[in-house]
Amino acid sequence: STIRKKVLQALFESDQEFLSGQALADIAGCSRTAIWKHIEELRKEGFVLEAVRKKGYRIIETPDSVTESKIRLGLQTRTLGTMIHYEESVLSTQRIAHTLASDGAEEGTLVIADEQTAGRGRLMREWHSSKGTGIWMSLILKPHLPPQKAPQFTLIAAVAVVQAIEEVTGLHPQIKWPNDILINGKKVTGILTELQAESDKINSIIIGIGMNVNQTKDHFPDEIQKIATSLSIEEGRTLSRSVIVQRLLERIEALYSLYMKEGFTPIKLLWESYAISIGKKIRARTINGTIEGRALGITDEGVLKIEDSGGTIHQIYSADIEVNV
Ligand code: BTX
Repeated sequence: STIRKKVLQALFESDQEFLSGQALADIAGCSRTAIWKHIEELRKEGFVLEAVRKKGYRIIETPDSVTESKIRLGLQTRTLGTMIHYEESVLSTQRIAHTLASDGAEEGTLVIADEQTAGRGRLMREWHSSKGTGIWMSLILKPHLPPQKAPQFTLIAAVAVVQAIEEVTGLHPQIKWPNDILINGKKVTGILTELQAESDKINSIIIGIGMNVNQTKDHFPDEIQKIATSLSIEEGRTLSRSVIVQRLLERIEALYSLYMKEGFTPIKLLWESYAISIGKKIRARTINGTIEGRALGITDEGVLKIEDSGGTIHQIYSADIEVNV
């Protein structure tokens, strides 16, 4: 709520100084009883607030949560995240975003959860999303574009993820076409782009991003322990998830606006500079069979080009890639 936002902002700006209930009420334009209720709500979210009689309140500690208040505080975007829909536990943020999008959610609406119990990757594969450890989010965009452009948004999101991770950590992730972000060869983030569209125009693009942040090895089930990693495992410290969400939304907004102004070329160049597979021998498993060859790059549509040993160039729209075969 806007009151909550004003209360938090004021408490943060006053830093170590106490702010009285009356002062907060004046700033937020509400009653002292309302302030008291908001303070209680913030405590439930994990903020540690000290209250001293005749002095007022101050913030001692902020939680590593991804609640609306936590993300909003310090978020520097214009449209992304104007609406933030947070839930503690959901089946999948992607499903909620689909429903909101059909109901007319505005561009930039963010759905985020502390835990997913039925998170999904491509082809309905499971996406492991343990409680309180990662960023499980779905972002709704509404570009005025034909549906064929939608796959480019996976690449926009991938570049944004790499840049956000580089901004917040000392790590240098790489992109494996089309939707995996790897660190030291292990998957740290997966991206799932879905669409609500008519034959000639996109209604909504729903970008699902699953980022492993504070997991230890034990958080991952056996079957993915060898292929998965988290930022914390790689960086050796725990990180603030809300700060990463903020940087990520800012990066997506900047790249999205660059893309709408100048088209896919600048995105493509950035993407290729982070890509792991370009120039390498790869194997691509598609639903129509397997193709082996050298990855040449991506087209202006974001389609992967592979040259096989006979010199034929294949365009791959969707596949799982193995590098260095
Ligand atoms: P994908 O199909 O490319 O990858 C899925 C595969 O990744 C799984 O089969 C498994 O091998 C592996 N995997 C599962 N969980 C993890 C994990 N936590 N870390 C690393 N590897 C894992 C990738 O699909 C797209 C994932 C998008 C997830 C987001 S989370 C928010 C939104 N909601 C939702 O249900 N999905 C998206």
